[in-house]
Amino acid sequence: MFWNSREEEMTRDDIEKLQLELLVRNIDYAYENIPFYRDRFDEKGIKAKDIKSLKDLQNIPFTTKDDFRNNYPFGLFATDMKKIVRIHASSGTTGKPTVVGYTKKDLETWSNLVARIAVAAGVTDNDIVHIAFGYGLFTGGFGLHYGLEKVGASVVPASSGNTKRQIMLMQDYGATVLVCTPSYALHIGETAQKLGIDVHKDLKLKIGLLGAEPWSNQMRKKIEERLGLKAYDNYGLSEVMGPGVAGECEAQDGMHIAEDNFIVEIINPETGIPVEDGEYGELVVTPLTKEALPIFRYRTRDITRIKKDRCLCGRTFARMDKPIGRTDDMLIIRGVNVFPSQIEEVLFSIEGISPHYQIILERDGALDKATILVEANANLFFDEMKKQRQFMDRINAELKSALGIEITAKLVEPYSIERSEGKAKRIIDKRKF
Ligand code: DLL
Repeated sequence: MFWNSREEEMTRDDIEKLQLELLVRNIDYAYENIPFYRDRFDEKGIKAKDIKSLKDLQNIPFTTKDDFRNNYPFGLFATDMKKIVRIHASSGTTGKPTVVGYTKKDLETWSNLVARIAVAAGVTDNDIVHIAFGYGLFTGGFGLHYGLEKVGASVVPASSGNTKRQIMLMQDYGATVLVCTPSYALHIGETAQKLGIDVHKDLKLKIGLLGAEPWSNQMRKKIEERLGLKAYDNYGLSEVMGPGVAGECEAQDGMHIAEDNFIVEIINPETGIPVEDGEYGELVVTPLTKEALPIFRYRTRDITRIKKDRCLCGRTFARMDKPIGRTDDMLIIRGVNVFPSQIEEVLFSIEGISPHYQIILERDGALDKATILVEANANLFFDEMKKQRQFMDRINAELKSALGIEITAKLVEPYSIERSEGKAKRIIDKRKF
């Protein structure tokens, strides 16, 4: 099903023509309205009239989170505050949050793009949608909310927290779609199980519209088993809009990127140079239709790759793979680069482990040391030492064979790892710098 097939089936030529036209327009618009970009463009001699092809985008410098911080809070806005009708912010772990603003037109664009990804995952106006994303400065709650109302679904704005109550509401209102982070979906499933709820009989969930954090396909399987639904991934980030940038269709072969609203590039994160088609690297996004915040070449720090071959669903927009992680979450253990999602893929494929883990980073002399805390399933031989040791040896051997490095896994009591109601905290960094 398509939200708007005229847009979603554009030819590659038409997509690129539209992107170039919007890019040129945006360069003029930003020059006129944002002093930060005027100075940047003057410094580099960038003029809209010199942009003749999409390749010329590469002459424009990247925009980074630091640029947002240095212009905190509203310095990158292209419109005066009178036209801004909504503000969101991304918390981040350090420093000031990144502040983003939306005009009425931006909110309209945003809800259309979210409607598009929801419909691609099979949501219709017959669905009852339970949104368990936090409503607040985070773009997840409100972003999904307006898009799903646009689809015509019955939206339940439950927000996050109080998991037992969430389950009661889903049961009583007959929710067919669950919207939240993958880690919270898993926690909801686990809590339902503890409450003795039969997800197939007592709940009516069909679709999980999950995103906002990296998650492996192994985790997808666990969520599907626990909640009795089909889980779809969607991606976005507040700096370029929020959710709605990309989402999976029913073919589930990557997330279709809204290329009529964003230009995406994949670069080598060290050199900044675009990689060959289809290779992994850092995703860089240029929004094309934002009125309040028309930024250029935003470095997302997310590592993924892009496919442009035709998808079974008929949509022509390129697809991005599930991001394997963020450059800032990459662990370097004895010289080998590892992302938490690679560790997750191994752990979740082992029978007997509950799908919750945490990585503790410590300094061992000059080297980084990682210990992975894993939970055994509640029914697993917790009192038999010998079996426990064999089990841990197996986990460590599987990690070594998949990742090529020795990482120590440590078994912890069932339910002892903190459950997340939003984005999961996978890494506890105890290193002192
Ligand atoms: O997380 C927007 C969002 C809300 C997307 C709801 C999907 C659903 P931020 O809080 O600014 O925005 O965080 C953006 O989250 O750069 C990625 O690192 C990560 N991220 C978002 N979606 C995915 C995903 C929202 N599907 C940051 N897979 C991004 C992996 C994701 N990582």
